[in-house]
Amino acid sequence: MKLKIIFAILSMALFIVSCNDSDDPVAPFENELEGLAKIKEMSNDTHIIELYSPSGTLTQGFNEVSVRIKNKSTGEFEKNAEISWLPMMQMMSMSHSCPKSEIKKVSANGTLYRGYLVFQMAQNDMEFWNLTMDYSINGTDYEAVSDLDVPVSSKQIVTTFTGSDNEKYILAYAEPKNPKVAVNDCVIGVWKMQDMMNFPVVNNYTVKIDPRMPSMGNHTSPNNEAAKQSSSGGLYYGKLSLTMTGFWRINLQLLDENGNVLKGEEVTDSNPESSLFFEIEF
Ligand SMILES: [Cu+2]
Repeated sequence: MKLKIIFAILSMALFIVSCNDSDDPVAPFENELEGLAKIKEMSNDTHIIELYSPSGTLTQGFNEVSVRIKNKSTGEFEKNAEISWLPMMQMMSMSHSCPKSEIKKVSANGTLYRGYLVFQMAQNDMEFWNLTMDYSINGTDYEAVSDLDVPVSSKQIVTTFTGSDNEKYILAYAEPKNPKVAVNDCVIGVWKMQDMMNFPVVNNYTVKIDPRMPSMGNHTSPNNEAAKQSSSGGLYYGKLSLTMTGFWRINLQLLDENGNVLKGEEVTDSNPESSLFFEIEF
């Protein structure tokens, strides 16, 4: 009798273990949408193109955008697409594009593609952004076009200006998305406005960072580090030290490869702020 009970318990335990076993191995890319929310769907005759971001929205400024392409006839997500994208702002008197990255596969076996778009302007009643996706799958070309909703950002997280070298630049705040009271890893993008369609990444510059709290005697914080590129064509990485929650004005200076200041001033007792800056509040 006792033996039977022990056996029953043992087999139950085995059953539970084996149940857990079969539940555990998650399909490797089942979670590729984790932390993402759908912005919208675009569609053409053959595909539904899903756009995702961490917040499920786009904003004026830096946007990391993820994409899936669903085949309408098979219901499967395309894994072998070569994608290029073109964001355009249709303004009253002209149209123009914005800084953007290439859009590439996140992982070889997954279905997600990712890149960034930097909207230097927000939409308004008369002017709006749209996105053209050109992609090819096994040698066949496809296209989809859709309007995008790009509302104005309440804080300055992107700025367009002319440097002392007479070149036009765009600077955008990418990270931290969720700032903490800590020394945050900070990511900034620097692009040149070559013309209305081309915004190449600027290489080998430096972005000096001086965060200040204007409401508290304009105090700064220790251990900030200027943002630099880790690779050509990439974003700029620095350290942003935030010693308390609240509103911070991140005063910036943009330096070229020779250390010449192209835009922005040092914050001193007599000069409370730089003309080049971002704003955050958390
Ligand atoms: Cu515009």
